[in-house]
Amino acid sequence: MKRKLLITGGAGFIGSHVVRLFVNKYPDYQIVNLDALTYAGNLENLSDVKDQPNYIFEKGDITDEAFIDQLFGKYQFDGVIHLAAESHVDRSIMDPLAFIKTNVLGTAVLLNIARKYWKDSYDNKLFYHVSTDEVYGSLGAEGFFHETTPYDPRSPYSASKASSDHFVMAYHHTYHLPAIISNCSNNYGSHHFPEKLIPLAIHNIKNNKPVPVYGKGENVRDWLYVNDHARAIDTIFHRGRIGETYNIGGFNEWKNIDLIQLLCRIMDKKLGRPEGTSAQLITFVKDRAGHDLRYAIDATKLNKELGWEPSLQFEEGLEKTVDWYLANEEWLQHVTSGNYQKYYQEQY
Ligand code: NAD
Ligand code: TDX
Repeated sequence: MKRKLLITGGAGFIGSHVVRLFVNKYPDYQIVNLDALTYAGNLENLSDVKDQPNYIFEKGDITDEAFIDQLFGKYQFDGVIHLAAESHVDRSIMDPLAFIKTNVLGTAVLLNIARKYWKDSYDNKLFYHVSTDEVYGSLGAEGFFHETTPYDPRSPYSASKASSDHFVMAYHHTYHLPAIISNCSNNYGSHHFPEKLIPLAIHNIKNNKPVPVYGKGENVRDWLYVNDHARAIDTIFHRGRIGETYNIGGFNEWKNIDLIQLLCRIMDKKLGRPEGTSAQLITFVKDRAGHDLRYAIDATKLNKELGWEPSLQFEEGLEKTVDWYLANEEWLQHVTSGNYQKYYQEQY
């Protein structure tokens, strides 16, 4: 079936990988990437697909109701993959309202306009909402987040994502809007903005700057290669059951300090530095306020129902990621100039 797809946030980290996968894999689909190009959105992320005939870029804000209405009128979408969001926990601590606006109001605007255009027939329509494992809160040493785990968001970011998830399911239950949500663990890979732990550490190690580790580095995250997240979204978009939630994760838990030490070893090797050089840059800094201790996703449902599994081991993915950053100095220079410096001063 030919599809007319709206992908929001396609100029960001995960969105650009999703757009690339869909544009290359589905030449019959018309793919419209809607992005406001905030500090996190960067069309350089899509330079390899920008001239494909099935790809269109539209600059706009998901909170702008008139604009979203006009966009649905223009393209008559039958599917939405919604990734646009404010995504960084530390920024949500500095400025929660920006997160409420984009993540809650923006999602509600998209739902409302999708419903308006689709209400005569929901056949072959789908609103796919991309969310996070952070909505489930924080785990102790044991256990996993399951699809049935009660929501317990604890940062302004996760509260805004939890709220957006609730609106998606409210539209499904109240108006029968065909919707699916996936909740994924921490992603890593190319084109990741260097405010997040892994690309920030790569950037700082390369420039011989301190690598800030919050608290004692004992917090645990479950890391998944971004291309595997994009593959999961493709699988769920085409074969997932309407009204369901799917957890996505790599069964790949790392304490922050162990991850950073592994990254330091890879960087020493790639930069031809004596082993132990990069690790000297590790600097323990003030902990994040309300820092969730541990996230761990149980992705069994996605594996059993739809056969998806991660394709890469962590160390291999991390090496590929480091290779990309070392080969893309210009990209890093562009995104770390200007406002990034101001943010960095305020945060560290
Ligand atoms: P990102 O910050 O790299 O990209 C977000 C994109 O959304 C940017 O291109 C930005 O310009 C755009 N955007 C922001 N506000 C907008 C608005 N008002 N209107 C239109 N576009 C807007 O984020 P990411 O890490 O790629 O995350 C994408 C999605 O996946 C988010 O919904 C996030 O919550 C979710 N998610 C991320 C992770 C992760 O590890 N990064 C894990 C699970 C889920
Ligand atoms: O400088 C740092 N030092 C540090 O110790 C930064 C930026 C982070 N950290 C810690 C905090 C976390 O325990 O590293 C861990 C990872 O931090 P982030 O990369 O900021 O990711 P996290 O807060 O876990 O959230 C990410 O995963 C879930 C994404 O940013 C979210 O968008 C996604 O939903």
